[in-house]
Amino acid sequence: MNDRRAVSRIVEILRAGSRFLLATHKEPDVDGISSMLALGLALEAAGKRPQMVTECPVPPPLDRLEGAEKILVVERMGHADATLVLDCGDLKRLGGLGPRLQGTRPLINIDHHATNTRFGDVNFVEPDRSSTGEMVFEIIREAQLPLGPAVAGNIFAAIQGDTGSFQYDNTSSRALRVAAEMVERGAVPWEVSRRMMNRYPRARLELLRKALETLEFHCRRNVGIMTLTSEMFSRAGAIRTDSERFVDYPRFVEGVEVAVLIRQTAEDAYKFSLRSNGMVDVAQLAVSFGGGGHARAAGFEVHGDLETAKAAFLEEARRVLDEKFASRYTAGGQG
Ligand SMILES: [Mn+2]
Repeated sequence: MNDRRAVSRIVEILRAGSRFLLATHKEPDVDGISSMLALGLALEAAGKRPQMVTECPVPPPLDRLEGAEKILVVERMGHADATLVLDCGDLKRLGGLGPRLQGTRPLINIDHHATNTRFGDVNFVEPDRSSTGEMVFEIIREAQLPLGPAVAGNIFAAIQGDTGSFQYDNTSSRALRVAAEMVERGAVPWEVSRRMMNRYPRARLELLRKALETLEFHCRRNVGIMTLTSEMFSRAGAIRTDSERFVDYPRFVEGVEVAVLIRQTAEDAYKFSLRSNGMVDVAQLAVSFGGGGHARAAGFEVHGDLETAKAAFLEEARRVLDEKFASRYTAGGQG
């Protein structure tokens, strides 16, 4: 089924049904939560009964998104006519929610990750989209669901979040057009920024202070890495979302092609968040370690000790970089 047909199929399902389960990936980001809220609030305004669920309570600052109090952590899913999974590249990324959601069919997969496994019964997957929020806007428009200020604010937040406040290379004219339309429909950019970014807790800066101490460069300074252990989080009094965008510090250093933020997620587990400045496809790099994502933003999780995991990653990164530099050289300096 191509994606145009996927949109019509989703519209039919939303029109015909009444109760819907909505979910996003574990350890959600702004795009995941805002997309869920935008679609959930629009369905509610149309007289439907959406149920928005997460594995864990929505952490700050995402809990300040309009409507976030309606997202619930539930043990048992109620009956529903369909499940919509947003911004999630594969079922594994649903964490503990995965098995509980798959009982409700059809399973609708709305996502923009290049590595999406097309796990749904209906897959609306377009990797050239800035954000899942941009795709949700299209669903809302095609289904003619009400699009008031709260929905507009969430779609704006999703696009702003995934484009790094309109800085990254996914800042397309389409993303900007949808963002502009959301402002016309009542989104207030200043207010969204203030809710999401301009009200950081002090703990975030304490955590950043510790993170910067760990900054290191590898592979002829083409790779910049920062590492956050669980101990650093607890000593800073910080939570996971406080490290959001830390990876931009090594990323925006001259000469860096691949930036990495390593975050300890359990006693012997580490999450690698990868960012590329264009030369390296970090989604492919992440896939070779069991993860996925976008060409310029991807990630994976490893079990074991940190030094081994880092060495394995650097070996693969070095190989990919050497290949890229070699091909650039033979191509006469173009790349
Ligand atoms: Mn996204």
